[in-house]
Amino acid sequence: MNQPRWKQRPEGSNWGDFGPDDQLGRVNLIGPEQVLKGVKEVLEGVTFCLSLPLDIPGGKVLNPRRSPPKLSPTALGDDQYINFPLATHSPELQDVISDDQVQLSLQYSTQWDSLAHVGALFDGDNDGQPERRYYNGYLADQDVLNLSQQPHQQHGSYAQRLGVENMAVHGMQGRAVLVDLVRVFGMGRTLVGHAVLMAALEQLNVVIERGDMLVLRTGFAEALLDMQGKPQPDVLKNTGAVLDGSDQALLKWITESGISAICADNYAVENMDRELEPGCCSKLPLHHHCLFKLGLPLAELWYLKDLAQWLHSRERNRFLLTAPPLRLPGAIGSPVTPVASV
Ligand code: UVW
Repeated sequence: MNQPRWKQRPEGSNWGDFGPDDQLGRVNLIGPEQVLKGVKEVLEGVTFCLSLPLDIPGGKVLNPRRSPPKLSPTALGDDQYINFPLATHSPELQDVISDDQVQLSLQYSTQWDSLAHVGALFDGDNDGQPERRYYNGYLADQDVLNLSQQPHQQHGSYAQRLGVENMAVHGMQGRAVLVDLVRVFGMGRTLVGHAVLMAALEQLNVVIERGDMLVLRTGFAEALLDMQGKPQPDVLKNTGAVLDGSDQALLKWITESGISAICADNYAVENMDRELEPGCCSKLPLHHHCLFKLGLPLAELWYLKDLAQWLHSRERNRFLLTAPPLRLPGAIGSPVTPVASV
């Protein structure tokens, strides 16, 4: 399609700016120049894994829809392939085979949100009837399928457009900038709007440029890890900074800064506990702004403590980030094992 899917686009959105069929949004700003800038940050050849173990948080405390991963053997007939001796069927064989599968909520732990994760009711046709749309005007039912449209529900994929595989094919590698909010605010819950974020950037001597991936350490994931699979909701609700998605100045800064992604170590990046203001039309205003309006992917529950401490010890805050999601066609979110190289 060479025509936009809309007659009017949401105010403050960039729909169409990367082309009518674009499925990458602000990830388009991560090109060769960003990779080379990232590579320049690799000075000592040290790497950090930025993933939690994927069975953390544990239980369903953070989001009751999302279950911890369940591993099981692959099976053929009555044979279950864990420590399975092939001699069972061919006595001369000495091979022993283990082979498994997993049932996994794709956004249970360290993850990326694809651009198909959060859309909105929006009248893109300008006919007075809002439709369910996603970034760049992609439509529910047509581009993100409904359950009833799945021919094989067990094996179907939902996002015919904007699925997480687009980010995997891109590679999600480039320069990232760490903002260590724990160093500024400690481990408690702090609401971070524009003024607070700007003060933190200044205090931490952080400079952010177009195309950079913004990485926020709040302390939440490390607190979760310390809870060893038994998350304590009362403690967690007062742990770690959250972005204030209702702060228009913050949203404007995200638009104007040219950042290509926001990756945080907390759940949801933004404040999920706020009272809805009268007339407010989004429970997730930061998701709405980033995923729906700008095509700017969000990442959650990353583990950043070790990297943050190492960078601090060198008075640094930039690094090469390599964080492709799974190349799982049509998936809406994905676990990720991000690697920081410094
Ligand atoms: C929600 O559904 C709240 O999603 P996320 O994990 O992106 O915050």
